[in-house]
Amino acid sequence: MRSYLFLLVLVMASPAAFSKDAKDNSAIRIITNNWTSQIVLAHITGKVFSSIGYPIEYLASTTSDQWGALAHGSADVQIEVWEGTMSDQFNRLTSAGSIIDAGSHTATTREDWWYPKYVEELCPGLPDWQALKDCAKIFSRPNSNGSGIYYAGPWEKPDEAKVRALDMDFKVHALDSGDDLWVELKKAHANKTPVVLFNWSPNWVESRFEGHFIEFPLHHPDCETDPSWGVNKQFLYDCGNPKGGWLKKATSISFAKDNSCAYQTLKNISFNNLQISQISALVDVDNLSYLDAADIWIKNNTSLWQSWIPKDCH
Ligand code: TMO
Repeated sequence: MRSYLFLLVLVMASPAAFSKDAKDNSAIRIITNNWTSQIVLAHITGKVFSSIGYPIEYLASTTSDQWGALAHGSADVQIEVWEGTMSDQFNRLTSAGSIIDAGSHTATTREDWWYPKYVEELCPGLPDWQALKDCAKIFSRPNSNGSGIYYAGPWEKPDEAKVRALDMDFKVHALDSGDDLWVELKKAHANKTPVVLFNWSPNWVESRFEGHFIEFPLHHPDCETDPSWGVNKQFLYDCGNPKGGWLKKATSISFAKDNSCAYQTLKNISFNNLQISQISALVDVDNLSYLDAADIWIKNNTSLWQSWIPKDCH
């Protein structure tokens, strides 16, 4: 009797459980951004979805444009949402019910101003932000009129506002991509020139360059909403980004509704800090293409990624 019941349940469950269920056969559109680990993880995710039969497309987007695309369902999956730079939009859209929070990776993250270790000898007191403020001049460049230069990527929260709120003599020089940041880092490192630039962890940089994040006043949510919070009573952003930040996955509403096997799989996908820094090193240190890095990872981690796929979906 028991086994009979069990069989019955299995049979009844199977039609729903086995359907690959993309309503039409339209491809899942996975967003790619402009830093290495995100692009490789996007391709790994695509390969995992393909292995269970879903057609895949990749959609290049900036992190600022991706939110509208996810909310309108013209893009489906974002595999790396970083707290330090993206929590405002992510929290707003998930609270509004416009996108889906597909859970966190086990990795914890940090994104902030960073310098290579030799800079400490030229600016005693680092990594404290007040030491950085006192030696702003040594970070100047030929056309910065004596002000320090901070090399920013295209993702941060308002750095001009941070510079103003902390009354630092720095100009923000925004670059277009991670690759452009590493050009500045390598150039400065070769001549032991003082440099401070945006960086994040996990990333390949920590496997190749010793260095530290600037310790700004500790992050607090009120720092971004209440001017009277913190060392500057008039302005927002007198603080650093979070230190033990989250790394999340996000989807469109329609993706989660129409692709249950892919959605359940995505919820199970989880990378840790070491995996992400090793994956980015495959490209940024070993010079593999994004696609080759994804292929190698897939080949070397079969049992791990297969464990992310629910049994009924194989
Ligand atoms: C979003 N990023 C990891 C580049 O800071």
